[in-house]
Amino acid sequence: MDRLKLTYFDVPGGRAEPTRLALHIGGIAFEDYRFQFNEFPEVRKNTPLNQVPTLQINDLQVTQSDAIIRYVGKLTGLYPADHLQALFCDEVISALEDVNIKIGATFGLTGYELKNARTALVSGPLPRYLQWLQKQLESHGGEYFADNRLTIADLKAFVCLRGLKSGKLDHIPTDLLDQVAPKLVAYLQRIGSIPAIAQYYSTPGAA
Ligand SMILES: N[C@@H](CCC(=O)N[C@@H](CS)C(=O)NCC(=O)O)C(=O)O
Repeated sequence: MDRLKLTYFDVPGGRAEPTRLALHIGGIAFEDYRFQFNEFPEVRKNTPLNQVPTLQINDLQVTQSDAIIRYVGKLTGLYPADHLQALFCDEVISALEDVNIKIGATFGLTGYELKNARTALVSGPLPRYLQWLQKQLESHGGEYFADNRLTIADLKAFVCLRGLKSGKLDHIPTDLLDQVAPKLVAYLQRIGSIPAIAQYYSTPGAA
């Protein structure tokens, strides 16, 4: 069995969280190396692109959260074997990464700059992505984004939507989903109540 080490901030969200969930659900042992924000300058020195997350597989270190979650999805059976279902899964993953990038661009801003940037997202791009996600969910059976079962697309969607609804992102109203894509609210609750996921967030340090 390969030794896996996932390196990321000690937060219950972001770009490594879907991989943490997938490994947990799949029962694959890994080192969940979490560090504090003030440690990032040191940690990034040891990463290929000065970014996190990274996954170490024995002595090999790889980057890129979507490549990592796809790899782990294959290890855990959470990635579709069917090519078209894999396309639906990847499509959602890439759209969610667009959202991550848009929100990520506002980190580090403060005051009016932060307010203006986040308000601009709420008044255009975020509703567009959320409505599209709702449409994808409905057109793929209403329960999951691909393959009529839990896949890594659902894990990435769960983490992203949970973050948007958390109230931790200033100027992003916690009822944004309810207003523009209410079916995603029910979806979020349903995915969050899957026993392995609910159990994961009930463990100290994970939530
Ligand atoms: N495309 C990369 C983006 C990674 C990324 O931007 N990570 C952030 C933290 S969530 C980071 O390390 N930012 C520092 C930087 O890019 O300089 C991925 O998906 O892994």
